[in-house]
Amino acid sequence: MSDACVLAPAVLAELAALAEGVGLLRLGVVRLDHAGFAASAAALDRFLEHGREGEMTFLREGAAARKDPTRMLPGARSLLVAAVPYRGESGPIARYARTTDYHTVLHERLEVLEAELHARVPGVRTLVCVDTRPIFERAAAALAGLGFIGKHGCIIVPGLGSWFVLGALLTTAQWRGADAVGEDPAALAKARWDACGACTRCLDACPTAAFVGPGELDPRRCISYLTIEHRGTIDDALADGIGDALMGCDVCQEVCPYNAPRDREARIPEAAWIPPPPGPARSSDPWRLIDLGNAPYRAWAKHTAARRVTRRAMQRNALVVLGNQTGPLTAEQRARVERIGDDDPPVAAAARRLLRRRG
Ligand code: B12
Ligand code: SF4
Ligand code: SF4
Repeated sequence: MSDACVLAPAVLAELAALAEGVGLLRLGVVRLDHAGFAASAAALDRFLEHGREGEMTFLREGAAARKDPTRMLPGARSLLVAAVPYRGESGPIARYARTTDYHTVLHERLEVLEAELHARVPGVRTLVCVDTRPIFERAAAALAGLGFIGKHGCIIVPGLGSWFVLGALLTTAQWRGADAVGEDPAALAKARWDACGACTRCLDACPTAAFVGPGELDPRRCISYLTIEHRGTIDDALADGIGDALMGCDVCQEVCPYNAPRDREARIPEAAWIPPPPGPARSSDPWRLIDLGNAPYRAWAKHTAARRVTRRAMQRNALVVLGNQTGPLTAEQRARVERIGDDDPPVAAAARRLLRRRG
């Protein structure tokens, strides 16, 4: 490795200041050979052993690269990680999904950081990572000193809470500074839910009892998975817990005391927020979503993370939500549901459930 490919603390400080200006907050760095990643790899193995990935086959397929990022970027040695905040009120569509698609926003911001890194570290090679690449993002954020992993599994930055997404830059630069989090057991324990203390609010509040233990989720029971990643029929027992959620779920973060401080928004520079998507406000009325055609659905989901949810899955979700409401359907509503037909089994099952309960 050439000496040029070194990331020195002074350069990181410069980059962190620049990053803050483009809305990449709390930039930190972690060595890929940090001992803390061993716990992540073990957690992933346990997760896969239990088949918790469900339909998220990318987690199994990407496991080897996650454990060894040099498979994606030969010579990779460090990860730069930053947080990008989002805001909004609680609603049937999770907050992050009501903003402009974070993948696009983070990609653009990380490309700016990438160019600044290249200008300061000649010869460095990099790879922008926003979900689409298999990276231990939460572990990296905790080990790079951004915050800690809460019992709900999300990263919490004291003072900012957990309403942000993470973006990373995989680099071949060797970090020459001190580790933000030490490798000894006491330091590693602090990277997890140490600062949660005796609190278990998130674990207790989960509507579908998706937590197996602190920081350990079974996504197959998680509303976020069921409404976004899962394409099949939603079991009746889980459908009840979905309540009014059309896409994603914020419950475990809503109840967290680290998200309570009202002055949080004032601490965040205006330009850092992920902006709302362009175009008119998206309706979250389930009746509008049960029989939208392809083109109107594409227009509805455009520019947001809802693009990840197929039209059929959203139709299913909307029918589940309507099935969770009370009161009999009007004749017109009933006719609309009956017209849906049964060519898509998960949609048909959700329609039958709705008619059974409110028909
Ligand atoms: C697949 C996925 C999901 C799945 C499965 C989630 C899960 N918990 O596994 C589903 C669809 C359910 C989901 C839901 C959500 N997700 Co998601 N999801 C991911 C994704 C792509 C991979 C997560 C993963 O690897 N899961 C596998 C399990 C084994 O990993 P894990 O739960 O993260 O656990 C790790 C740590 O516990 C760690 N660990 C264990 N022991 C120890 C010990 C030490 C010392 C250390 C340091 C680490 C460590 O190792 C594990 C493996 O990395 C990440 C992006 C990414 N590339 O990482 C986003 C990501 C985790 N999701 C994110 C978000 C925002 C959400 C939702 C809030 C969205 C919503 N509103 O609906 C919910 C939150 C649900 C929850 N409580 O976790 C953000 C989290 C941001 C944050 N502040 O932490 C991420 C990082 C995306 C991003 N780019 O910002 N998600
Ligand atoms: S996102 Fe919702 S369903 Fe998933 S673990 Fe959190 S509270 Fe439970
Ligand atoms: S709700 Fe309580 S236990 Fe859960 S992450 Fe927040 S502080 Fe930790």
